[in-house]
Order: sequence, then C-alpha cells, then structure tokens
Amino acid sequence: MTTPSSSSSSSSSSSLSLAALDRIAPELRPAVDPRELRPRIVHFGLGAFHRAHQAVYTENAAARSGEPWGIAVVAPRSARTAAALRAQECLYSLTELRAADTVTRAVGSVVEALGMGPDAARVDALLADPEVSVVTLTITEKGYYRRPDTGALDIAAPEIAADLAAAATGPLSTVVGRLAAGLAARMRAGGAPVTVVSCDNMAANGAALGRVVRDFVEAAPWPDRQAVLDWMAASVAFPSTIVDRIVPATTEADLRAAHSALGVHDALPVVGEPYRQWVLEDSFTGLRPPWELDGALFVPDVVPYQLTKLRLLNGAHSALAYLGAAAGCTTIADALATGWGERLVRALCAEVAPTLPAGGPDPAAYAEDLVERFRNPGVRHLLRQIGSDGSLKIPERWLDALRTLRAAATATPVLELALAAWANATRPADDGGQLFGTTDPAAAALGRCWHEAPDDADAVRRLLRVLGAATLAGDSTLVAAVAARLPALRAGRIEV
Ligand code: CS2
Repeated sequence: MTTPSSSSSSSSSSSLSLAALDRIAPELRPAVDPRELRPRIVHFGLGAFHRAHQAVYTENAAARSGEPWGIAVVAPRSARTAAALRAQECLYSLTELRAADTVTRAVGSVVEALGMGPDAARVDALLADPEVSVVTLTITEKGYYRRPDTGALDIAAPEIAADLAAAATGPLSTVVGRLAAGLAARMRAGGAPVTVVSCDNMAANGAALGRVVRDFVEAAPWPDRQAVLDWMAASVAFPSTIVDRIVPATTEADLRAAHSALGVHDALPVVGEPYRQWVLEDSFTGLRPPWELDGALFVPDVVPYQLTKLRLLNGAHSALAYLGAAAGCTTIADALATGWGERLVRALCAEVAPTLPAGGPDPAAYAEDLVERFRNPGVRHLLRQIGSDGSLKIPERWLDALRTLRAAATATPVLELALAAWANATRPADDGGQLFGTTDPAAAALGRCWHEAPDDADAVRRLLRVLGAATLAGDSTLVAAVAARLPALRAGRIEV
C-alpha cells in the first residue's frame, strides 16, 4: 500500500483534505492512502480516544499488510462531529505529546464518517454487509446501560425503553439498540459472522457488551428474535479487550499547534501520550485486521491484563482525580507534582496488587511506568474529565478489589481514602452541579445522599448503595473509615 502523494495539488483550500496532503511534509502524511481502503470495520464512538488508538493500529495494520482495512466511524450523538470529519475527507491529525517535544502526523484509516441518527440506513447497511467483519465500540461505560447490581440491560432506562418501543420501526438513539437492530438485519441478510469488540474500560467488557445486546434482542418486538439470538450464539463473537493510551481532550492550543505543524487547518486534531497498548482476546469469528503487525497482543485470556490496567492505571487515575481536585490541582501532571501524588500511585498499586491474577504485568514495575506516564508535563489531562461519570467508573476500578481485600481481612487504607475523595467530590455545588465540576448521570441521586443523610457515615452508606454496592454499604468498619477521612479532605488536606 502506498503513501498518498501528489495527485491533485490544485486545491486552494487551507483545510485538511486528500488534495491538501500534497502540501504536507511527506513524513507527516498518513501511512495509507484512504482511497485504497474499504469500510470493513464499523466503529461506534467518534471521540478522541478512538482516533488516537484503534484508528492508528488499523492504519498501520493496513499499511504493513497491504489489506484494505478502513473504518466507517459512527457518531452516536453528535452528527456535527461526523460532518466536520467528512468535510476533511475523514482525515485528521494525531499529535504525540512527548515530555520534551511533540510529533504530529495525519491519520488515514477512516473512510466514512456517519451520524447514527441521520445516517441510520447507511449504518444498518454496513452492519449487514458481509465485507464488514469487525465492529468496535468506544461509547464509555454509560453507553452500555447496565444495571449496577446485575450487569443486565437496564430496560427501564428511558433511552432503552424508547428504543425498545421504536425497535420495529426506528429511529433508535442508543448504540446498544442500533447494534442489536443491525445484527438482526445482518442475520436476515445472510448472517455472515462478525466480531463485536468493546473497547471501553470495564472488566470482562466483551461479555458485558454481549449481555446487553442479547438482553435488547430478547426484549425487542421482533417476531424472529429467537432466531436472532440463536444466530448470535453461533456467529457473533464478543471478545474482551484492553485498550490503553492517555488521550486528553483536545484544546484550542492543540488546534493551533496542529495547524502550524501541518501547514493546513485541522478542525478535529487529537493528542495523546506516546505510549499505547491493545490486548485482545483471540476469539474472533470471520476476518480481522492484522493489528498484531502494529504491536497489538492477541491472547487466550485477557483477564490478568485487564484487571491490572483497570485497577492500577484507571484506579490510580480516579484516585488522583478526586484527591487532586480536593487539593486544588487541575491536571494529572499537577497532582503528580504534589508531595503526595507519586506516593499515592505507588501505595494504591501496592494495596491492590494482591487482588490481581497471575499472568499479567509485574505490579511494581507497572506502578513505576505509571508514575512516568502520569508525570508527562506535555499531557494536560484534566482531573475533571477523569472524575466525570464516577458512579460508573468507581465500581470497575476500585470496588471489586476492595471486596476481595476485605474478604481476606486485609487493610485497605488507600482505597478508603480514594472512596472518601470520591464521596467528597459528589457533594452538590451551589450551581447545582457537582463540587469540582465533574458530571455524572447519577449526579442527582448522589447529591440527594448528601441532602438526606444526617452525618458523613450515613452519606457514605447511601453513596455506596447508589453504586450498587449494598454489601460494602453494610460494612460499618469500612463506612466509618471512609467517613473519618472526610473532614481533612473538606479542608483540602491530602494525607496519603
Ligand atoms: C481515564 C481513562 O478518563 C478516564 O477515566 O482513566 O480514559 C484513561 O486515560 C485511559 O483508560 C488510558 O488508557
């Protein structure tokens, strides 16, 4: 596969486009020519993370294999982002934020950008197309609509209930509904096998996704729903994966920097740390891109990698987010630069390490790598971004480890401090939002815990129940230990 080069240099536009690639330094051009790719992957979730992660692996896999793996990206909500990407012929740039400098280049693996609502017919056609053999998702934890207590699809959630009611005729607004309907359409169109890959930060993310999609099909008003379920059991794989790359939200300064590096305007640049990792359960059905050519690992069992990443990296991230906010920090690098930041990362990793299955990375070495990665001053990763949606992140990142440790009667001072910092950050602010500007779909319920509780311990108990953690809420020693940490946090004192 060749690198795009001078075909038509006549475009006078100053925005990124295929024609404008001629004006970009050759080493900054995509590794593939998007015109040589086909839409063989459908991706739901047009956020920065996908563009800085799976899209890069796919581009390099296509470039190195010569196979035409292109991605049709679907924006679940913002059709505007899809339109902006289309205006650039699906090109965008990625800047690697190294500690001392940056490197920018254009990425060329996206070949179609669709809005899930306005382009529903095209999305369905792609999902039914036998040439599409892989579907990937980055829709964040809240896109799955799982019940916190059972992990089943929350069919009472208004968006899911509306989609179930509309399932016979559309339009569907949730990715779970759209995907279930698309898979049903695929079965009716001949039923070529397909692999659906959740790339969100949840333990057993493949099984979690398979469960909610099946639950949707079971509850949908389709006469052939049993046939759809039977076909899914035989022909649709939901492997688990771990994706890793720190990708902060793009800022105005990033936009300007991308422009000056490329020499043309890019409305949708992304930035990320140099490090990236992708570990996938090797259980695909049908064709897949040779992502291993770009360093992805295909393994029989992802659990040791997945729990290490979730509990150490994401766990430390969330702890830094809430403790850092209480201390007045803005970014992860700020929190690492305090007197307690590095100590917190190491202490959390050491506390949680005994809960990790054998076969993953060495926790102590992993902790040192995290300190290095989190320190990177080039990465302005906002604590507010990481602290948002805490009610969905905390159970994945802290609570399973906490349950395991408490069942073994092991002390959990760091997780208690982290929980206290989260609880502190759920306090309602005067403007009606959360104290440090985080957002959360459960914000109202969390805020009510503070209004209704007579004291800190009772608030902690209620907050844990909102997380679906009834047993932990009934652990009075834990609740008292968490509550005891709150006064210092309120005063902005971090005592790791
Ligand atoms: C972060 C993750 O925002 C968050 O909650 O913890 O996005 C984290 O940066 C990635 O999982 C790193 O791979």
